[in-house]
Formats: sequence, C-alpha cells, structure tokens
Amino acid sequence: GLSSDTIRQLSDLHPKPDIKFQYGTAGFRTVATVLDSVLFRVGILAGLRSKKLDGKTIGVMVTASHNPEEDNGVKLVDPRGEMLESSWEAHATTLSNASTTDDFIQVLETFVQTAKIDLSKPSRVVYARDTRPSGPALIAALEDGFKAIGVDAHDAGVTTTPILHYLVRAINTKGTPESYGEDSEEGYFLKLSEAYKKLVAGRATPEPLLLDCANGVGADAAKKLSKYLGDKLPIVLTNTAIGTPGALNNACGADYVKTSQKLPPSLSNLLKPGQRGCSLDGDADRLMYFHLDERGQFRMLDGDKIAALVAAFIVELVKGAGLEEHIKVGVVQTAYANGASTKYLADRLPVKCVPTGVKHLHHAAEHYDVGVYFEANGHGTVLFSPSTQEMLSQHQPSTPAQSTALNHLINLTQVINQTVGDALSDMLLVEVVLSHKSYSGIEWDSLYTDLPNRLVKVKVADRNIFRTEDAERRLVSPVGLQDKIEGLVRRYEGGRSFVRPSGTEDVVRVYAEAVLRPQADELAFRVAGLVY
Ligand code: NG1
Ligand code: ZN
Repeated sequence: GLSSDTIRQLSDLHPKPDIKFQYGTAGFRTVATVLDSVLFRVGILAGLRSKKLDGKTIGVMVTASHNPEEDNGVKLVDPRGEMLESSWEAHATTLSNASTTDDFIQVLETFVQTAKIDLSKPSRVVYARDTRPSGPALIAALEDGFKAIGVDAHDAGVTTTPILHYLVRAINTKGTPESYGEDSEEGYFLKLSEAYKKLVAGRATPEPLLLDCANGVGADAAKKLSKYLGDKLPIVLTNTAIGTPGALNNACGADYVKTSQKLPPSLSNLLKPGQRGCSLDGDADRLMYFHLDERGQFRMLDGDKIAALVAAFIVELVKGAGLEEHIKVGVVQTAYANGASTKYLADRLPVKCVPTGVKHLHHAAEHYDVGVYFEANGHGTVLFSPSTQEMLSQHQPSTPAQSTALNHLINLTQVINQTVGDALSDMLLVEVVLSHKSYSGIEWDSLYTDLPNRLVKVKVADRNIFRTEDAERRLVSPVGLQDKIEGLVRRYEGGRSFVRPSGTEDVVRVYAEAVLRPQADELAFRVAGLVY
C-alpha cells in the first residue's frame, strides 16, 4: 500500500489554504501564492497516473500561459502527449480539495482502490516550467509529491509547453516504429528545422519575420530554433526580457494582440509596412500573426486565418499527390471562430464546431484523415491519422509532380507538432505555406475579410447558472435568456452572438459579430446588458 508516513510528513509541509480548487480546461490555474499544496498533490497524482498506465511516462507542465505574471498553474500530459483524460480531471479536483493531511490520505487511499491502481508498478514523470518567478518554489512542491510515492522523475527544466508535450510522446515511443523523434529539446529542434528546410529547399529566402516572444519562455526556444534554421528563416526576436520583473505577457504577446486587436506598443517602431510579424504567448502554445497593410494599418492574422491558409494548402497537396479519393481533410473550430472564416472553410471542406477547450478540438480532429484545428486565439495544430501517415509512406506516385506533393505532405507531418498547439511549429508551418504560395501578409489576409467582432467579459454572481448546448452556441439556462439574445441579434445585419461561462476565469463571456464595427460593439454590449 501507500507508505502513509512519508506522504504524511511531506503533506504536512504543504498545507491546503482555505480555497476551492478546480482542474479546468487548462489544468489548475490561479494566483501562484496559493498553489503550493496543489503542486504537491499533483506530483502524487502524476505518479499514480503513470502506475495506472503501467509505468508510461506522464508529463507535468507548470505554467499560467498568457495569464499575468503573478498567476501560475499546472497541468498533466498523457503518454501520447495529449491532455489528461477527462475522467481524471475530476480526481485531480477531489484530491486538491481535501482539507487536511488526514483527509488527503483518506481520499488518496479510496482513489487508489476504486481506480484499481497497482502501487507496485513503476512510475515515471517528465516535468517542466515556464519563466515565472513563482516557478522554482512550485517545482519544489511538485518534487516533494514525486518523493512521497517514489516517482522516477526527469526534470526538463525551463521550456515551452509544446516541447514538454513533445518530450512525453518521444519518451513513450522511443525505440518503437512510432518513434516521435529524439527525446530531448535538441531532438525537437532538429526534427522541426530539418523538415522545414526540406519544405523550403530551393525557395527564395523570405523577408525577416518579427517575432514577439511575450518576454516568456518562447524567447529562449525561439533563439535556439533560429540557430537551427540559419538563413532559411531570418527572425528578428523582440520582447525577450525573460528576467525583467512584470514584463511577461505585459502589453505584448498573442493574447494581447487577440484581445486588444492591436499591435503591441513595443513593436510599433519595429514593424515596417508590408512586413509580417507574430506573437507567442507566455508558454509558446499560441500564435498570432499580423502585418501592416499598404496604408500602414495593423491587420491581425489570427488562428482562423492560420486554419484557412493551412487547410487550403493541405487540400491542394493531397490533390497534387493524387490522393484526394483516399485522404479527407477536415477543420474543427469553436463558436469563437470568425463567421467569415467558417464560411470560407465550409465552402471548401467539412467544418465541425465543438465546445471551447483544446481537448474537444483535438478529439474531433482525430476523426478526420487530416484534421486541422485552430482556436481563433491562435492555439491549434494539424493531426494526420495513423492510417493516413501509413498511406503517405506507402503510396507510389505516378508523376514527378505527384512525388513532390507527396514529399511535401510527409515533411508537413514532421514540421507539425501533432501532440498539441505549438506556436513555433505553427510559425514554421505558416512560413512554409507563405513561401509555397508566394503570399505576403496582404494576399494571405485577403483570403476572406473578418467580420468585425467584440468579446466582453461579464462578472456575475454565479457563472454556473449559465448552461449551453449546440457547441456553446445557445444558452439553455437561465431560461428565457436565449430568446432575448436572439431577439437582439435579429436587429443587426450579419449579427451573431453567444454567451458562455468561462472555464478558466470567474466570468461569463459574451461574443458578438456583425457586418459593421459599431454594430458588433453595440450588439456585444447589449447582450452583456442582458446577462448582467
Ligand atoms: P475560457 O476561459 O473557457 O473562455 C480560454 C480561451 C480558450 C482556451 C482556454 C484555455 C477564449 C475565448 N477562451 O477559455 O480558447 O484557450 O482559455 O487556455 O479565448
Ligand atoms: Zn499558452
């Protein structure tokens, strides 16, 4: 059984504050100062998850992504590099909320029994953190959790969330036919950069790309990646002040760009008309592109624009390889996708809408032969099903043109981090497509014109009374509210609006779009008025 003495002693060092925790869509996430006990318990939970899966390596990432520097968080990564299985989210929540050491040990023992965890199995975990100042202390608490049940733990240091996901998959597939690459950071950079170089071989060197690193861990990773890419992709790094207190995600980064729909002020003297730039978020799993148009106006190229660019390109390659009868490409979006992007995509290929949260997108994308998923906020990737990857490696092309398209597809499976949305991998993917299509930001942007939209947060007494259906596009509770929203929406040309409770913040979100900017704003604020 559990050696409760060791657990007891260590647990006493990590008392739970009087706070209700919840493992949400992004794991546990809140102000860092209250997270000590959560990290300790997550260390134990990760070990148990590994034991349950026969000693496979589990990942633990300590980050609060795009949130303010004073926040932090932690989430678990399952063996194939994907998000923790949903049923264990509830176990994580229960364990984190046991109020005393005694309660905790009791909850733990019950859990081990009901989940039928064989404690004699080995347990392995790989873990990492972003650059937040609260990181080291939280990692120490996590390591006490590992110690408490004897986890064989490997510290991957300070790195990006997608690299940690990559490592988990690479470790678990090492030496097998499904090997995902060498199980090290260098292995990751090598895999991506080699595939990128093959994809752009013989093409003109692009204009320098301005890269806003949000003053986070992406700065380090981008610096390393840039060395591997050499002159194949000139990158100008900015907002790389990892050590400056308060700088992380402050008036910069992917979330700033998406929510304020503005160029970070720190980039205003750096981005030249016609030049393209992009922003990472604090753990480098979100990517927002932008450019200045002919008139010097800021134009945002968000996750929807990335999905449109990439999906159309892959469809073209599949046709080019002569595989359109065998490989079906589909797209997954959430209700936050711009209506114009949905229309553009749905005219060309199957599009599915799912509830917010990476796990929903990822899961739905797995149902296609090639599934492209992106959230409007810039989190996304492309999944190639195992049978599709098999087909790509077996297929005999009949012409040189088919052979070229086929090779491009195979190299795309390598440049894309298929475990999770990965800003640096997505950046290479976008650069490949722009190069192949000879697109500047202007041509890319003109694939379709975004409908003006507005996203507002509303603080309410209890956000749990807001319940949705139809992939969060309609409210079922509070009763009557949906009818009122629809009554308003009908008065606006091209109007669309929906309301849902946030899974990561104690707010209700209101989204609205319409053909004209003032109308989109007005609709959002009037719907917010109904919610309040
Ligand atoms: P919530 O807080 O549930 O809206 C936010 C983002 C999601 C996703 C998660 C996880 C919006 C509107 N919502 O979720 O897309 O990224 O955080 O980080 O951007
Ligand atoms: Zn992130």
